[in-house]
Amino acid sequence: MTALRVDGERLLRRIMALAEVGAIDGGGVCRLALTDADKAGRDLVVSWMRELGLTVTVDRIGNVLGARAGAAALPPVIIGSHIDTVRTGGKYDGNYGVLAGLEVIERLAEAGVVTRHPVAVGFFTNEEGARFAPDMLGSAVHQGELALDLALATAGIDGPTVGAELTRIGYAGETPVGGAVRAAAFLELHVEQGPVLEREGQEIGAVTGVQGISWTELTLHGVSNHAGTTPMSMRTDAGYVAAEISCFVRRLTRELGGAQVATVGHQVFAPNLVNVIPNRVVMTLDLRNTDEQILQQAERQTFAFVEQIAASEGVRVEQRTLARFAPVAFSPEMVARVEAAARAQGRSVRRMPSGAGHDAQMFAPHCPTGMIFVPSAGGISHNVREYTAPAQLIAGANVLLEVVQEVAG
Ligand code: HGY
Ligand code: MN
Ligand code: MN
Repeated sequence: MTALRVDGERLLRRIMALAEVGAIDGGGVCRLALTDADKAGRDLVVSWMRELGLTVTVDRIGNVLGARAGAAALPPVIIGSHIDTVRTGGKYDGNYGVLAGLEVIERLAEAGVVTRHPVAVGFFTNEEGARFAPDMLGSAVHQGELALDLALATAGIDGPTVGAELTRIGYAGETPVGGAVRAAAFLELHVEQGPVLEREGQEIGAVTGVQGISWTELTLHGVSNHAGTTPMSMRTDAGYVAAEISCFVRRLTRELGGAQVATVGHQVFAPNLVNVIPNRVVMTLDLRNTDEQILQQAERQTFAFVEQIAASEGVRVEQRTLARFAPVAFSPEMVARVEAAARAQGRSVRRMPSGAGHDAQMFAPHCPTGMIFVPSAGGISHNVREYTAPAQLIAGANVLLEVVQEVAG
């Protein structure tokens, strides 16, 4: 039997068509979770699922699965990712994996291949976590890692709750969550979003796992005062404390070295005026490490510093955890399958951890889970300039097709 290959043109056409939805200057996409743009993207992908005759289900947290029947009534092999984006997103983060999953199913159907297990393609709600924290919210609820009612009650950075927005865009589904659907296996194809594959000239990444993620929101309360008349010894400057914290976490990454990363991506001053000492700053800390023990050490050192520097300035601190996921390892059997499929197709491949969070990490504790990476030009992502060449996108989809056929039987 000649090895099946995806229809690359069709895959690329769908990627470009979906990228038109919520398109922003510079070739990027803005489809924050559960916004009208996200709804439009969802509607388009669901229309493609229906065109293929897939059985489409929408669950209580708005995850959407399109399933093709298998020869036996067995648990499905799920190919999943997300189609929500950050505010300055690229065409490929998440979208590529969902559309490659759709292409794999269409290719199997065209070729008349009947797999033993049903094969489903899905997109999960609010993977990015940019509007609602935590990230991977939909897949976490789907697999019982996060309680449904807590997720539905979560307010976004702009106010409305997940539940209200799901109802507003018509994706408050009925299908149960919380582990009601256990997959036979979960596969996710994704752009690397980092520089490793390109730098090493590798075509495929056999992803070994996802690093631990720690997101914290700090609200620093100072005293607003006159920028000109207030002596430095009499200031309670929330802005100064925020600046010290940003510099501390950067220094900490140098001290810890290794995989430790730290990002202050969000910082809002009040009253945010040139001549008023800030009385309030809301800021976020994103700390990540492949090693759970070192990540906990980074958290301990950071929170101790926050307490010390705030006390020295008389600033009161409120601290709220937005997301906390321990590192996850994918099943060695699936990593080996990805590696072997890439090699069988003549692709160079290397094993590597994922720096970014992914829906796959929510499935990994519950079923054999694997991820496939393709290179990101310049290692750029969460940026409108995100790019992966068509040949690389097609190569990744063909590896996915091979692994799905093996796992689905
Ligand atoms: O933050 C992340 O790693 C992912 O993009 N949600
Ligand atoms: Mn992603
Ligand atoms: Mn992302």
